[in-house]
Formats: sequence, C-alpha cells, structure tokens
Amino acid sequence: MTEKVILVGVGLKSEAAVMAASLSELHRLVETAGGEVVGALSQTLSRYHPGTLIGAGKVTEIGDEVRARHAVTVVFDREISPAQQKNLESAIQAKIVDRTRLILDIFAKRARTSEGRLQVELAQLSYMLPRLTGAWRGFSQQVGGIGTRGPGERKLEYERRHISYRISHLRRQLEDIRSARLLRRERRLAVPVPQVALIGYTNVGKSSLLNAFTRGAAGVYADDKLFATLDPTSRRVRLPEGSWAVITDTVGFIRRLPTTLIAAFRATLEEAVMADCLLVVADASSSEAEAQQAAVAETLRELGAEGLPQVVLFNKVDLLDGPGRRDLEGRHPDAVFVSAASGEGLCAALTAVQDTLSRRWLLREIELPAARAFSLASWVRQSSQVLSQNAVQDRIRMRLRLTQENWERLQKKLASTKRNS
Ligand SMILES: Nc1nc2c(ncn2[C@@H]2O[C@H](COP(=O)(O)OP(=O)(O)OP(=O)(O)O)[C@@H](O)[C@H]2O)c(=O)[nH]1
Ligand SMILES: [Mg+2]
Repeated sequence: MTEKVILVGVGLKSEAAVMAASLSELHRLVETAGGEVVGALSQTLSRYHPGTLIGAGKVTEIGDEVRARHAVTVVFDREISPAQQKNLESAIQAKIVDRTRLILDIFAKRARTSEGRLQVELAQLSYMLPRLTGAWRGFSQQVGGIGTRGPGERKLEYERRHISYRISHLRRQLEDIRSARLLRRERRLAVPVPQVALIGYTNVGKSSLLNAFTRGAAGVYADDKLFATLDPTSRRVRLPEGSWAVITDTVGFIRRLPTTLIAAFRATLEEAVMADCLLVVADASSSEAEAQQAAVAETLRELGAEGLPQVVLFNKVDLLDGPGRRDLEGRHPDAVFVSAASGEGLCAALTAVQDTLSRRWLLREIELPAARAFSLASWVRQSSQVLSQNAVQDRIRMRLRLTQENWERLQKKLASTKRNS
C-alpha cells in the first residue's frame, strides 16, 4: 500500500507568488519518493511561528485533514527545526517530513555508486545529528516509509558521538575516493580533450541530450522523474568541426537544494562543474523555466562556477507552439533552441560549444621534419588532440586542437628542434 501524504505549502506574504509552483514541485517529489498525495493545504504568513512554523488554527485543520483522508504523513514545503517537528508531530499525530528530508530520501533511493551512497549517508547523518532527541525517535520511526530510508533504524540507535564518528569516517573515505579520482583525471588530462558539463534544473532533459549528442550510444538513464540522475556520466562527443569534447551529465539542481546535500555532494558537483564550458539547460516547455534558471545560477554561484563560459540551451522546443517559441527566442536571443526528442538544434548547440571552446582551445597546424617526427609526435599527442595528419614529402603535417598554454610550449619545443637539426 502506498503511503498517503498531505502536502503543506508555507510561505511569507512576500513569497506568495512562487508558492503554488513550489507546491506542485513538492507533489512530484512525493510521488518520486513513492508516496500518494491525498490532500494539500497552504498558508501565507506575515511571520513564522517559532514553535510550530504555522498558526494554531492551521495545525488543527491539518490534523482534521489527516484523519479525514487517512493520511500517515504530512510533508511541509520548507525546512522545519527539530523542535517544530516535535511540536507538530504531537499536535497532528502524523509523521512530519520537511522538504529537505524528502529530497534526502529520494537521493538515498537513487544513489548507485559507492561514492554516491557515501555522500547521501553523510548528508542524512548531518541532517539527523541535531535532531537526535527523543522527538526523532517518536512518530517517525513507528511509521517508516518516506523520510526514514537510508541509514535506517539500526543506525538511529547510535548515540550522537557514534554518529559524529561515522560522519568523520565518511568524510575521510570520500576524501580518499576524491584523491584517487583526481589522479585519474590528471592522467586523462594528459591527452587533453575539452571538458563540457551539462548543468540544469532537474527534469529539463540533460540525460536525454547526452544520449542525443551521442546518437543514443550513451545509454544514460533518462526518465520523467525528479533526480533521475545522481551519479556523473561522461561521454566523448564529436564536435561539428571534427574534434572531440568530453560531456559530463550529472545531478540536476532544484530550488532550495538542501545545504547538507550541497555540502556532501560538493566534490562531485565541483568536479562536474569545473569544465571548459557549461551547457546550461532549461526546459522551454515549463512555465517555471526562468525561476528554475535563477535557482541554477544561484547554485553555480555557491559552487564558485558562475564565471565559467556558458552556452544556454532551451530544450523540449518540440512542445512549443509558434507564438510561444517566438516569445522565448525574443527574450533569450543568445540561447540555442533544441529538442533531444526531435533532434532539432543539436548541431547548432555543438557548434556553439565549439565556438566557446575555441577561445581557449586553439586550432593550429604544424609541420614536423619526418626524421624527427617519431619522437616529437608522441609529445604532441600528449599535449593536444590530433585532428588529422598527413605526409608531405619529407615532412608530416598535423592539424591540432590544443590550449594556448600547450601551444606556447609546443612552439618552443619546435624552435629548439629546428636549432638542433
Ligand atoms: N517532449 C520532449 N521531452 C523531452 C525532451 N528531452 C527530454 N524529455 C523528457 O523529459 C524527461 C526528463 O528527461 P531527463 O533526460 O531524464 O532529464 P534530466 O535533466 O536528466 O533529469 P534529472 O536527471 O532528473 O535531473 C523525460 O521524460 C524525457 O523523455 C525533449 O526534447 N522533448
Ligand atoms: Mg538526468
């Protein structure tokens, strides 16, 4: 039997405009976590009540709704303090879950790699630690289900200091994985191929785009669910001019992404985001596209990546009608309009990536004396991407794609070879 859930939207009067959209997003999050929404209430306030977040009248109303609908869980669309949770649970007599705990729960279900699992566990324990009072062991643990997956009841029995110990252990393990990966990454960078990161709000079609760019060969899981992707996937993609780039698809962003999650996923996010070019994807068919873009920009700022070169894509244009499309194009003249479903605009998107990369990644032609080509060629291959190579009499001509820095090093090397020969 699916868990019956009542949603509660809460916001200050100043936030009234975004509450409805945020609540319908919460609805999808609950479904993603495996719950069934049987009712929704909301309240706008001029200030939050310290003890229960919402007013006493609303608390009673929620309790009535819970009994009328046979709900077991109430999900609040914002973060609730441990004390508020305790008060709300005893007044409403239901499991109280906040937005953060719901998102953590979905991440726990989605994590596949060992690193992903460690990161989620770290985030969950950091969330739990301040809540490890009697209240936490109350209603929530009797009911089970949404918000209680993950480290599980057994670990909840741990005393605070065991949890603190586990948290530092997880941090060390993640640090080890990270240094191993940085080593691999350095090795990969020895054959430099430009790195491109697909960034965007959850469900905008990032994984579908990676699949489309690789003509379906990427086999990345794409689904009409929030947070379908958690662990990063990288694929080599050929750019129109013939050179290659590595495109990485990773976890989607969401407004008010829990800070515990950002902290835990920081290494993954930072690494995904530290690219030569960001492909920032928006959903052209969503009425929320601009609010979502703002949340993405905010997260990029938190990760210190706001200054990286960007190409903005509006995906799912197949769902737009003529006027809708013209309106969006008018408002975003620099964006590229694409559809992972129909294939429209994909080539233009890769051309835009190539143009952006070409500011740092130069296209150059060199000629090596055939006598020395063998020893030089291996050095060239380590520092650049060889696009083509042919022999002209006693010389070898190569077309290269390489960074400014490597181009300067290469010129010096060539000059000294000339002097020596
Ligand atoms: N009509 C249409 N649907 C699309 C297009 N691109 C993706 N979708 C659908 O949008 C949904 C989400 O796609 P995903 O590729 O999983 O999105 P994502 O950005 O990777 O999502 P997360 O991994 O959850 O962050 C899926 O149901 C896709 O089939 C498109 O161009 N047109
Ligand atoms: Mg995805």
